[in-house]
Amino acid sequence: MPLALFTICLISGIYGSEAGGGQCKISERSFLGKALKGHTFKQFAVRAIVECQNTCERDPRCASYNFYIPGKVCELNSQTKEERPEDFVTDELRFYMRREGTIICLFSPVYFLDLLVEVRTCECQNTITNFVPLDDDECLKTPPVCDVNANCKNTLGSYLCSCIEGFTGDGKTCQDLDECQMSTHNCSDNGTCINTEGSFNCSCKPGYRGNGYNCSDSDECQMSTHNCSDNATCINTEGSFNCSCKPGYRGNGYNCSDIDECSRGTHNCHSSLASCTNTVGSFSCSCNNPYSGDGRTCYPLVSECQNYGSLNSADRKITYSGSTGYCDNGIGPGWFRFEGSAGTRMPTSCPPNYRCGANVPGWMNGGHPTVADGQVTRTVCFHHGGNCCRWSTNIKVRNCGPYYVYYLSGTPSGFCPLRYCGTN
Ligand SMILES: [Ca+2]
Ligand SMILES: [Ca+2]
Ligand SMILES: [Ca+2]
Repeated sequence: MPLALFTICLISGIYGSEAGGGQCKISERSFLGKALKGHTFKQFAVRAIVECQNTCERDPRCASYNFYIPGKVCELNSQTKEERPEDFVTDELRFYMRREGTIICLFSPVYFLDLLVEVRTCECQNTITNFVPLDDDECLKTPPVCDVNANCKNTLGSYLCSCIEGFTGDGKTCQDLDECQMSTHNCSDNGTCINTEGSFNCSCKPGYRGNGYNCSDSDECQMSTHNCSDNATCINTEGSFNCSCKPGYRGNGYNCSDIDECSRGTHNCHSSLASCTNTVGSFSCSCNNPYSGDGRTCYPLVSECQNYGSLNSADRKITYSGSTGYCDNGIGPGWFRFEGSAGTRMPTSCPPNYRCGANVPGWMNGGHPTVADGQVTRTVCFHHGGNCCRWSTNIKVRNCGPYYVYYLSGTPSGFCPLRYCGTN
C-alpha cells in the first residue's frame, strides 16, 4: 500500500505549546519508536490510525494504545507509560499514544521506515494527516551536488559526497592527489612517476626497461642499442653503459681513432734494425735490409749465421765436472754455435778449473755484441791454476739475433787440456 494512504496521528513531545484556547494541553502523549508492553487487552487491524484513536476513546478500559506500523494494528492498553514506566520500551515498529488529552497540530520531520517524512501531528481536531515523503534524491540532481570526481550517497533528508580514489577534498570539491609528490606511488626506484588526474603513471628511467613498477637495467651492449665506436668495447653498467676504445685506438669510446704507434714511439719494433709501419688499429715491424726476422728481433743475412758447426755435448757445459780428457786443439777453424746440452753461448767470466771436460776451461773476456755491432773480435782466456788467463787466443763473434756464432781455431800451442766452454 502506498505511503500516501497510510495515515497516522502523532503528537510530538518535543514541540511543547498551547493551542485551542488552553484546552489543547501538550503532554508527552505520543512517542514514535516506543510501545507499552504487556498491557494490551485488545488488538485489531485498521485501515487508518484514526480508527485506533476512535476505538480507544469509546472504550472505557483504554488508557493508551500502541500502533504497530507495518501491519497497521491497534493494540489497546489498559495502562499508561506513567503507570508502568518499566514496561515502556523501545520498539522501532510501533508508536505509543496516550488516550486522554487535547490535541494540537504540529509539523515535524521524522524518520519512518528509512524515509524522511513530514508528520502532521494533531490533537484537538482529531486531524489525521497523510505521510508526505520529504526526502528527495539529491544524487540525481542536475547539476550534480557532488564534485564530478566524488561519489554521491543519498541519505534521508540529505546526501553524502566522498571523493573517489585518487582525489582528496570534502566531496563537494575534489582535487587530484599528487602521488608522485607525496611519494605514495609504487613506481620502481628506477622508474619515474608522472602524476595524472586521479592517478599516476610510472615509466622506467633511461637505461632501464620494464613496466615502470619493475624496472631493470637494460644491457645496451647485448641489445646493440649503445652508440660506442665500432673501434670500442661496450661495457654494460647499471642504468647505462661505458665505451672504451680498443687497443690500438684512442678517443672517448664514442669516437676512436687509430694510434700511430710508429710516430708516437710506442711500437716494439727493433729500435735500429727494423722499420715500423702504422696500420689501422695496430702497426707492423719489418727488419731492414740486410737483416731478417719478425721485426722485433732481426738478425743479419750473413753466411755465418746460416752455416756453422754445432757444439752441443753436455761435457762442454761449464757446469760439467766429470772427465777432463777433452781438448779443442784440433777444432776449426770455422764458425760454431753453442746449442743443445752445451748451452747457448760462451761464458764471459772465469770458470773454475776442471770444467767443460778439460783441465783448462776457456771463457770469453768481453761482452757479447749486439746484432748491429756486426762481427767483432774477442779474446778467449784459458784458466789454469790461479791464472784466469794463463793462455789466450782471439776469436770472432757475431750476434745472429736469436743466437751467437763464434769463429774458433785450435787452442793455443796445440796444448791439449784447453777447451772452449759453453753456458746458458
Ligand atoms: Ca594523481
Ligand atoms: Ca645498462
Ligand atoms: Ca695504428
